[in-house]
This record gives sequence, structure tokens and C-alpha cells, in this order.
Amino acid sequence: MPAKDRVSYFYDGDVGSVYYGPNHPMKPHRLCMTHSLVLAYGLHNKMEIYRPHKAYPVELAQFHSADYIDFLHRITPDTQELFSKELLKYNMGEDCPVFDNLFEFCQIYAGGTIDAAHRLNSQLCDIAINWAGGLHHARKCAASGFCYVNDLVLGILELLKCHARVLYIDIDVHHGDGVEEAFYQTDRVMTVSFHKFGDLFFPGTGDVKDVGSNEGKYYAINVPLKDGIDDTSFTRMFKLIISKVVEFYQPGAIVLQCGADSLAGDRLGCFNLSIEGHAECVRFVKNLNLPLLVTGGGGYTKENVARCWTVETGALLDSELPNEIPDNDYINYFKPDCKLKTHPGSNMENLNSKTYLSTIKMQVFENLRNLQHAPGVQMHEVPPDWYLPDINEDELNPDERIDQHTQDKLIQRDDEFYAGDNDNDHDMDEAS
Ligand code: V1D
Ligand code: CA
Repeated sequence: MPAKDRVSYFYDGDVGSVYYGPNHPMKPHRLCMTHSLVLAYGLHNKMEIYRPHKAYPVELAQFHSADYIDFLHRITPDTQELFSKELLKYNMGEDCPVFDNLFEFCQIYAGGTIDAAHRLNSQLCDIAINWAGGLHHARKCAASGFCYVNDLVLGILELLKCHARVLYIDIDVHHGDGVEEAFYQTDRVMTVSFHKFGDLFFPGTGDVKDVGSNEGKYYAINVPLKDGIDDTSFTRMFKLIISKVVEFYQPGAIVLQCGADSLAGDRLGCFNLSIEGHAECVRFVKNLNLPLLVTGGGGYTKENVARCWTVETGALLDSELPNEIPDNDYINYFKPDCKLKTHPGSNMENLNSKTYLSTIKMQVFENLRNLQHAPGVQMHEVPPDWYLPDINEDELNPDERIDQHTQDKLIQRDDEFYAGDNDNDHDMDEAS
């Protein structure tokens, strides 16, 4: 029997009290509901729970422009009328409103994903979960689609300090445009997004023909889908595509964005997935046995989001959960049935015909064939800023101290790629 994965879980109760405003579909309260359900099922006994640090402005500026971060830091609901020019410039408004504690909210959800990446890099866990993260639309200099800072990009940048190649997978119903854009021109991150495409569905990008550019050509994969996709079609496409991607790309770590707006009955989504179908994708990625960072994302029918991310926390811990929801602070939301698993209605038509899905799959595979098989891929030199904790070791909790052996491992690459470090170079050394 294989050893269980070591799972680290990041949560700060303060994110759940943030309010985007009346009529706004994004309800961070769903994070409190998820956490309450995770505790009610006793999953906290099977993993390590951490309160994330609040990411410093300088950490957020690893991806975002300093002026944008400074703006997010300064703006408040009371002062926003003085900043109409900046609000326009940074795309703040109906989708991305200014609300109380906005900056602290960003610091917490980004801090969680950065901490998760650190813990994976330090090999202190195999899987790290931050359900508050996954805000995949945020851009370098602007907010977009309910997202202000892009924690996923920040987490991936951290993982790139220890891994030559990172795979990003996105099962939110919306296109993972912010993450794709950040890494569109590099071969060090492969992005794969499954999403609804067409009918002006937000954000409108993510055509199968968009494959990356320059060094990043063929390292962006888009799987555009139509309304009503069901478990059978989705999980089949997901498994076929992700297996081929992993075979070709051989990533050192995976980031999985688990937006729950791809579930049936979502207030904004239009897919027809059950929680079991969604979780099947998570299980499949877990079984690839690579360091795995899991985040949340969209999800607008709160009780289903909480159910879904609880089932997925269980799946990542190899725990089957009883279908009867135990008593918890939010039990009224799960009434009348109080069941964990949902069953999508059968009256939704699946507009993804077999022929359509097969055409998309063929186009994706054709793009993958354009990649050289990973050992042949010429990688650029990895920047020399290997992650070593920038802290005084004596101040650490003994459980968190990093021994020399671990430190030595940290500065080794996860694979064979050093620019100029191949057999040919070795031959040349001997010849000279
Ligand atoms: F219905 C609303 C009510 C109030 C405020 C906003 C909305 C709303 C619904 N859908 N906004 C949207 C999408 N925006 C537009 C705009 C029209 N404009 C020209 C653009 O269609 C944004 C949907 C964002 C989805 C976010 C996400 O689920 O992908 C997510 N992932 O991680 C976090 C969020
Ligand atoms: Ca997606």
C-alpha cells in the first residue's frame, strides 16, 4: 500500500468575512462554509493546517507592477471617488469593486498560495491546498473578473525556483487567461485550461488555436467547450489530454486551479458536472504523484462550492467521506437533504457532440506533437535564485527547521536540465 501523501492546508478565517457588495456573485463566505465542513468531517486530523502569512507588497510586485500594488494598498471605499482615473486604468468597477479590507484580502489569499509553494519547494509536504486562492484572471497591471492579484502566477514563480517545468491546469468554467498571459512566451510553464468558449462568455479568450508564442509556442493549451458538458465527456477529455501533456512535458510540479463554477447549477456557469466528476479530475492529478499545489477559484452556488472543495480535500487525503453531512455552523445551507454529493439534473442538453470533442482533442494532440519530447527540449538556464528560506533558523519552530540534507536537496534541480550540462558539453571538456 503506497504511503499517504503529506498534505498542508492553508486557511485564514478573515478572508471569509470580506464582502464584494450586494448583488455581486463572488461570496468569500463560501470559504468559511468550506472550512467548517472540512472540520466537521474531521479532515483537520489528517493534514497540517496553517494560517498563511499576509504577502508583502514586494512579494506581490514579483509579478504585478509596483504602481498597481500601491494603488490596491491605498484605495478604500471612502476615497475611491478621488481616484476615478486610476479606477479606469486598473479596471476596477462592477466586476472588481473596491471594498473594505480589499488589500488585506489580497495579501491573505496570495500569501496562502506563496506559502503553499514554499512548503512544496522545501519538500515539507507532497500536496498543498489553498481554497482561498486561484484568482486566475488578475493581470500584471489590472484587476479582472473578480480577481485583483494573481496568486497562481506568484505561486508558479516560486515553484520555478526549484523546478525546471511547472504544469498549470485550470478546471474553472472560465478561461485561465491571467495565468496563460503571464507565461505565454515561456516553455518553463505549460498552461492547460478547460473552459466554456463562445457566446461572448467571459473573458472571451481561450480558443484552441491560441497555443503560446516565441519560446512558449505550443506551451499553452486551450480546451474550449460548450454548454452542458457532463461528467463522462469532461473526465474523458481531461484524462486523455492531461496524460499526454504529462508524458510530453514531464513537469516537476503541478498547480491545479479547481474553480467550482464548472459544477451543474452554478449561478454563473453553464456546465453540467457533478461534484464526483469534478473530484475525479482532482484524483487523477493527485495520482500522477508529483508535487501538487491545489487552489480554489470561481464558484457561485455557495453550498455546492463548500461541498465540492470538502470532497476534494478528502480525495487529496485518500478519505472517502460519508454522504450525510455532519452537524456544523452552516448546516442550514445544506438542508433539506443534508447530503454531500450532488446529482446534476438530467434535463440539461450536452452541446458538446462526440465529433466536436474529438476535433478539439485532435487539435490539442497535434500541437503537443509539435513539442519535442521533454528530454530533448532545450531549456533556458534556470535563474540562480534557488529558494533558501530567508529567515533566521533559530527563530523557527523546531518542526519547521530545515536540515542540511534538505537544504542540499533544495539546491539540486528536480531533473537533468542545466544549460550547457549535457553529454556534448562533457565531450567538449574532455577534448580540450
Ligand atoms: F453578474 C454580476 C453581478 C455583479 C457584478 C458582476 C457580475 C458578473 C457576472 N459575470 N460579471 C461577470 C463577468 N463579467 C463580465 C463583464 C461584462 N463586461 C464587459 C465584462 O461578463 C466576470 C466573470 C468572472 C468569473 C471569475 C472566475 O469565476 O473565473 C473566478 N475565478 O477565480 C476567481 C474568480
Ligand atoms: Ca478554466
